[in-house]
Amino acid sequence: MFELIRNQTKEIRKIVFVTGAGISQESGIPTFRGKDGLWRNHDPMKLATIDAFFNNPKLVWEWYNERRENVFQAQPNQGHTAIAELEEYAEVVVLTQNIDGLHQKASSSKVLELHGNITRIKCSVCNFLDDIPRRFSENLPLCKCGNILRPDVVWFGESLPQDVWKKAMGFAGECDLMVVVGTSLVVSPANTLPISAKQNNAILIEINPEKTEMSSEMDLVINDLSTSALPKLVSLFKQAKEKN
Ligand code: BV8
Repeated sequence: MFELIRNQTKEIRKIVFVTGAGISQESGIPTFRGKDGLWRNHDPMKLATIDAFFNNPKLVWEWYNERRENVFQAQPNQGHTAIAELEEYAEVVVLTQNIDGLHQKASSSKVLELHGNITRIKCSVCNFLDDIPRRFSENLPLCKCGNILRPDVVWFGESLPQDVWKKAMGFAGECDLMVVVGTSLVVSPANTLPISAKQNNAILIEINPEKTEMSSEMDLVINDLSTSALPKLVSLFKQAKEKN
């Protein structure tokens, strides 16, 4: 499956993963655009935007509370744990679009959350930031400053956290291998990361059961599930290390 890099594992020192909802699908968290997609019965532009929040904060909080309950139940799958295990054989950085915290739960040590985290809460005005308690007592949580609290996620039309985005671009621009897993690469600017890696001569591998808009840019496309393909990638590096 990974013939392309079989003889290059020694030269591949820095690996960057760009992950999306697909890597958490087998942990029971619905993707956005799949057949079980979150957005099948919700319009993202009606829910994951700042306007939607201020027009109907109760609806938006209900949607996030429902999704957060699901995230609290979810466990990392073999795809998440394989990425964490790969840290034994190379420098690994995970640039995730997911807001479920499953890479950290799988013990990946370097994770940049490009779109925030659903289990964190922040004030819509002051700089209050905290973890969300398991359950909310009231429907609309208010900050001590009196303003409404919101999930600490990046909504459409909002810029990504500048420090996070800058670091992510840096890692993408200096890696030897970028593995794009479980993302349709529809959302920008996250979908520009593979382009930065390619411009810096990284090897690009895509792991996705379906083709994406950028499959033709990849050096290797593996049409497989992340839980099946990622453990195979780890064993390739493991065998190479044992051989030396
Ligand atoms: C920005 C957090 C500058 C919230 C998310 C018009 C109007 C307004 C904006 C725009 C516009 N046109 C373009 C834009 C920019 C916009 C954008 O890209 N829109 C898209 C819809 C066209 N981007 C932004 O607004 C970003 N900010 O650009 O700032 C700016 C400032 C002001 C004005 C304009 C621009 C902010 C984007 C962040 C949005 N927040 N999430 C929440 O989650 O509630 S995005 C959200 O959707 C996710 O975080 C993720 O990024 C994205 C979903 O994508 P995927 O993860 O790829 O999931 P998807 O379901 O699509 O695909 C899953 C894949 O997995 C599939 O390919 C499937 O085949 C595969 N799969 C399934 N199972 C498996 C699998 N693969 C492997 N194994 C499996 N088992």
